[in-house]
Amino acid sequence: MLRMKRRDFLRTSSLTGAGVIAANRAWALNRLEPLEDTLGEEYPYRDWEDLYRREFTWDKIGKSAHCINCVGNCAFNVYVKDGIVLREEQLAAYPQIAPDVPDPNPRGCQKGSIHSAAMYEGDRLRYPLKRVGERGEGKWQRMSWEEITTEIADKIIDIYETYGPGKLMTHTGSGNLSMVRFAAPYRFASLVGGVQLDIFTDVGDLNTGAHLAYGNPLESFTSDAWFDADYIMMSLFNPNATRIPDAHYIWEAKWNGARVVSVAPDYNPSSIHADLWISVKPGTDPFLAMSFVNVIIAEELYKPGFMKEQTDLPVLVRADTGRLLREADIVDGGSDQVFYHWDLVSGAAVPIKGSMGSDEKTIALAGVDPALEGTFEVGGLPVTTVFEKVKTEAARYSPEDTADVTGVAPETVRQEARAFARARKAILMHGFNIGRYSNGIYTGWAQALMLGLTGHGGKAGGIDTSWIDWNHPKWLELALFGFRKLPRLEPGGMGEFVRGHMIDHARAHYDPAKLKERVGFDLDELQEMIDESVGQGWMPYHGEMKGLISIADNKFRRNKFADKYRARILEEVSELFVDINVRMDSTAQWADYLLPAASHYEAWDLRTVGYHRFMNVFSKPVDPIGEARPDWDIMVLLTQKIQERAIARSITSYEDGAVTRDFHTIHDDYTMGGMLMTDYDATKWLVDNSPEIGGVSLEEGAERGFFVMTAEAGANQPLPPDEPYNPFVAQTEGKKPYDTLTGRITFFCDHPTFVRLGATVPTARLNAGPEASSYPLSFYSPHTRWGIHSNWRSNKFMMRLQRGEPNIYINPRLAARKGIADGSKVRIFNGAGEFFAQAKFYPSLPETSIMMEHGWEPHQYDQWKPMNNAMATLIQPLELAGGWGHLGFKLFKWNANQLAHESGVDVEPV
Ligand SMILES: Nc1nc2c(c(=O)[nH]1)N[C@H]1C(S)=C(S)[C@@H](COP(=O)(O)OP(=O)(O)OC[C@H]3O[C@@H](n4cnc5c(=O)[nH]c(N)nc54)[C@H](O)[C@@H]3O)O[C@H]1N2
Ligand SMILES: Nc1nc2c(c(=O)[nH]1)N[C@H]1C(S)=C(S)[C@@H](COP(=O)(O)OP(=O)(O)OC[C@H]3O[C@@H](n4cnc5c(=O)[nH]c(N)nc54)[C@H](O)[C@@H]3O)O[C@H]1N2
Ligand code: SF4
Ligand SMILES: [Mo]
Repeated sequence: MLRMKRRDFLRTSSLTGAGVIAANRAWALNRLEPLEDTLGEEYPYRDWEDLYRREFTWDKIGKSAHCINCVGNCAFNVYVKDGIVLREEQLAAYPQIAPDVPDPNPRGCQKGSIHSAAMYEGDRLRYPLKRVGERGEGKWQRMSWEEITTEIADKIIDIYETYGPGKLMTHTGSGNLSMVRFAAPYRFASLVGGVQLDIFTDVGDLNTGAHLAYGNPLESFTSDAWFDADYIMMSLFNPNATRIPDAHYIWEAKWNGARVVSVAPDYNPSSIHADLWISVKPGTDPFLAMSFVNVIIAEELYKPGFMKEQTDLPVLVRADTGRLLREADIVDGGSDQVFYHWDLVSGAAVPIKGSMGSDEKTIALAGVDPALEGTFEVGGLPVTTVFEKVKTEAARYSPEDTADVTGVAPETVRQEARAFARARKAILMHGFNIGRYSNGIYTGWAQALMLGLTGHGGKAGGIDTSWIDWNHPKWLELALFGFRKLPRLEPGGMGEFVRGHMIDHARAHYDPAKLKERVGFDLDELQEMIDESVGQGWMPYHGEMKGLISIADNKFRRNKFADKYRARILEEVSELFVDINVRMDSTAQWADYLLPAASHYEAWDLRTVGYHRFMNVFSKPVDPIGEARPDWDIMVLLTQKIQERAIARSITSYEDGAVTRDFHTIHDDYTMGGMLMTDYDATKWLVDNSPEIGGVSLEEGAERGFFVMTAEAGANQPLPPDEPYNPFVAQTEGKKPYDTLTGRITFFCDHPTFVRLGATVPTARLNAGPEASSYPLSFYSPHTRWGIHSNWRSNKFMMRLQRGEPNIYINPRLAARKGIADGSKVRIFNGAGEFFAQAKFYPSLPETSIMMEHGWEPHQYDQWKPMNNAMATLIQPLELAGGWGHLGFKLFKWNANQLAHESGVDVEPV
């Protein structure tokens, strides 16, 4: 063989292949003649090629995106033949909005591109199912839609009859982020008064530091607005894996001259392309941010003009009480939402405009020159400025003082602080990961201070929170009756923590004294602050439930202390557990009733969640598989049965606090008197009535695949048609007040919880970390490139790109110390629980950390023990603050996150 020519070898080996295929036929190998010219005239049989040609034929091309929680929002062509989806391809037809801004094409990722295979896999739910064995036993019986929804309707009514309103949770998770799919269960929950947790905090994605500073964590950049930045710092963010269709704007900005810095403990897939990787120790970002603040102040790199107008830094603070100087302090009957500047022009205190208590809705200074520094006397009271307080605090965090904690060299901090401060447009990008650290609020707040000091706001930069809250008034009407009727909303992280009795499990993991030393409170104090928050009405909590309707939510995979949490919830929802899902996920497995939903390509819908200006259209390229139905239609049927059964059982309505829950008209109310009977009706209603779509018809949109949203889509300010969207331009250019207590970017908070925890100005705290327990390794779980959470995790194409089973990442030196080989099985454990996984060597991880991508389904693990078994958690009490200006329960904007990275673990070979 060695003496054969390469060409001869290839010919022989392909013959061998043909021989294997032909072996069980009556052919003899010697009848196959080698061909010299496979494309030539004499080639005898070419009909087989038609198979491949026909692969590229189809009956129709539909349009779709993916409705799950990936923030990509990419339009796809969906190729259909004989009612089956053959494949999908990126549409790549978005217009370039301006000649000097790169276009957004092509959008997509490998997950979206294999859904045509995944949608027909064995875990798809095809029929309505009722449990016949014990919960979780896996024994099911098929039922008709009529029967199953009638049975569920009766059980819902039973719960109301026996226990009254407020005992049914109808929670929609984050698997449903398209407009109609998302509106359906919210509309249902609004009508029945079901409990709905805030999904942002339920999953741990809320950027509470951004809300604290700016009064709106969802006012951010379209990704194309990254392109003209000249300084980008990514913290807790890995866009190359988790913002696949948008990441190119970062690297194009780099090409365009931007300096790109990645702050991460591991050399992650985005760090490798950055100009600088700052390898911070896990959980120490607030110290790093405060060291930047320290340098900016010490080297006077700040911009007084911006500070005076846009921030509360010149607002007066009482030197005696340490509280903001309020009108009520110096004027009888004065407001507690009116504050003061010390005006250098008149040499006197003047009330500021634009605060929540001010009648003037502007922050324009109009002749006032507020002092940033100094001490003064107002009405006999000694006062100083917020900036003075900030300076005192920042002085404690010099780069030299913080270097031990962060592991970052002082010179690196000084160099970057200067480059950042001098940049024209600086963007501090936060991954959603910021919300999953107990000190994420400190990181966000301190980074906002870096920006506030250096004048990076509006078109000159800001925080990128990966989400824009577009203005969709008709969608709010559909989902929440324009806020006239609401579900029983509840803070996500806090709701899960309390209902899941997680504090008991936390006690088994944390050492109280060490915890207090790290985060500033122990678990008893945390309980006290939770009770205070609920007692004061700062955060709502609705108590024990009797029934649960769970929609597009994989709660038993997602929640921490996983197995204990599941046992607790199943015990609580003793009367009813319905799961509405496209797949037999780890939550569906435990339900009493399973209602199969139509997935991405099987229903009409629209989507804008993401950060571009395009509203993608789902044109229902194929019918739902099996007997699955669109989420909207499932709720249509369920309300129909509730109405029928209520009337048959002579029930009209339930008084529920200030509102009435009308069960005898619930179907008519849900469908707007029979107008919105299908997913198509609801989609069309949105398109026909939404100003931000600009009068284009659904037919045109479905043909094109997307709508380009008009100026009305901007919630804070109009969306410019030919420019990227930058946040808070209405404030920087139009002098509109921020939605904060003082009307300005906020760096002082005298809420009692902030006072109690010593956090009245931006400062630094540690997270719990391994040091708060007796388990030595830090443990964090970023998001995977090969799935969107649990979606597509078991798809064969995705599995082939990785190790094919749950794996942890471990530094080879740590592995060597522990006697662990690459590819071997290990046990990860702590005071919360344990799980088993394959070890994958990963030299770019600190030796003191274990990393594992989140999202594997529990049933993919040995003994079905999931990673979240070994995730201990707590909540951040600052995020429970209320009754203080912009702090108070606000859906998707302010309440406490569920935290993911507060555990210590240990690892051993198995
Ligand atoms: N492919 C894919 N894309 C997704 C998702 C998915 O599951 N798969 N999920 C979507 C959703 S809902 C979310 S929330 C996002 C999540 O995606 P991201 O917002 O990017 O957040 P993570 O992946 O959790 O973590 C990002 C990085 O944080 C770094 N990190 C960890 N600890 C620290 C720390 O202490 N300090 C610093 N500075 N960095 C740290 C790690 O390098 C990690 O890679 O992704 C979205 N996009
Ligand atoms: N340890 C750890 N835990 C984490 C995280 C972490 O980083 N570490 N990250 C957290 C974060 S940021 C997030 S966002 C969560 C996400 O975690 P989950 O809330 O578990 O999210 P998914 O896996 O997307 O689950 C959504 C479910 O919706 C279903 N679904 C999809 N499409 C449809 C549809 O059209 N209709 C219906 N009815 N159902 C549908 C899918 O089957 C899927 O199982 O996990 C959180 N948990
Ligand atoms: S899964 Fe998300 S990022 Fe991937 S193609 Fe679909 S919409 Fe785009
Ligand atoms: Mo998330």
